[in-house]
Amino acid sequence: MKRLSIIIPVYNEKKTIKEIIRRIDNVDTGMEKEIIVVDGCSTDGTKEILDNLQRKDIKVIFEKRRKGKGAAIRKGLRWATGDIQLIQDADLEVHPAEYPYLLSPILNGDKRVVFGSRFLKGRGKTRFGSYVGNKAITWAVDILFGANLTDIATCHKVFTRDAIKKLHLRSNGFEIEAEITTQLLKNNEKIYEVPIDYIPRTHQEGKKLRWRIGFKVLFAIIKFRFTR
Ligand SMILES: Nc1nc2c(ncn2[C@@H]2O[C@H](COP(=O)(O)OP(=O)(O)OP(=O)(O)O)[C@@H](O)[C@H]2O)c(=O)[nH]1
Ligand SMILES: [Mg+2]
Repeated sequence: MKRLSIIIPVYNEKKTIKEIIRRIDNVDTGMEKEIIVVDGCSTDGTKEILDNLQRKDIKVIFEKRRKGKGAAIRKGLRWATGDIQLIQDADLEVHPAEYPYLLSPILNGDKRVVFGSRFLKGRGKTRFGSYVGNKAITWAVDILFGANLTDIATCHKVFTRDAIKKLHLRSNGFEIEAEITTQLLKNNEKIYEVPIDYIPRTHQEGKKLRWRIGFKVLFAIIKFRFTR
């Protein structure tokens, strides 16, 4: 049986971490699942919840200090052994019920990389400002890398082990999403997009991304274009 690695970066998500794992457990992908949680030194009680998760199919990595989502994803990828590997945020913005749909182009076709796009069918429930920011960084990638993507910052990214292991990722922060996308494009990987549902949360509900980060990501994209 093939194995699916699910990498979950977590920082202060005590309200949703158990629910996201429950949702992952409930989805049948026809694959064995390996869950890798990387905790960035949570201070809200998430750590204690993770401490009590004694399961063979879940590996929990506790970082000594918070280094950012990118550092957590890179750490998770280092431990992942699955034939197919995907990233899942610990909030409830995107649903694990979409896995069969995201995996199908790889399992039943010849694709190696699938992104779940929040914007393939328009803006959906995304707030206008956030939509514009996401569009701007996606256009930057499309223009600078000759791509035709609609959502580079989606957290629902799925890869064959071969495609993801070839990357040399260095980002520590949210710019990891752009780094993954641009390195895949540089490696001539075809990124296949499927539409996904997205229920955005507010900063009160725990959202950590601020609009300023959009500029940081934009500069990162330009840097990724002109450096190796
Ligand atoms: N380990 C670790 N995880 C983090 C860190 N920052 C954010 N995360 C996790 O990364 C995931 C994404 O963070 P969010 O704040 O939801 O940001 P986002 O989903 O990329 O952005 P929006 O969808 O626009 O809210 C969540 O599961 C967070 O808990 C960090 O510094 N360390
Ligand atoms: Mg989120």
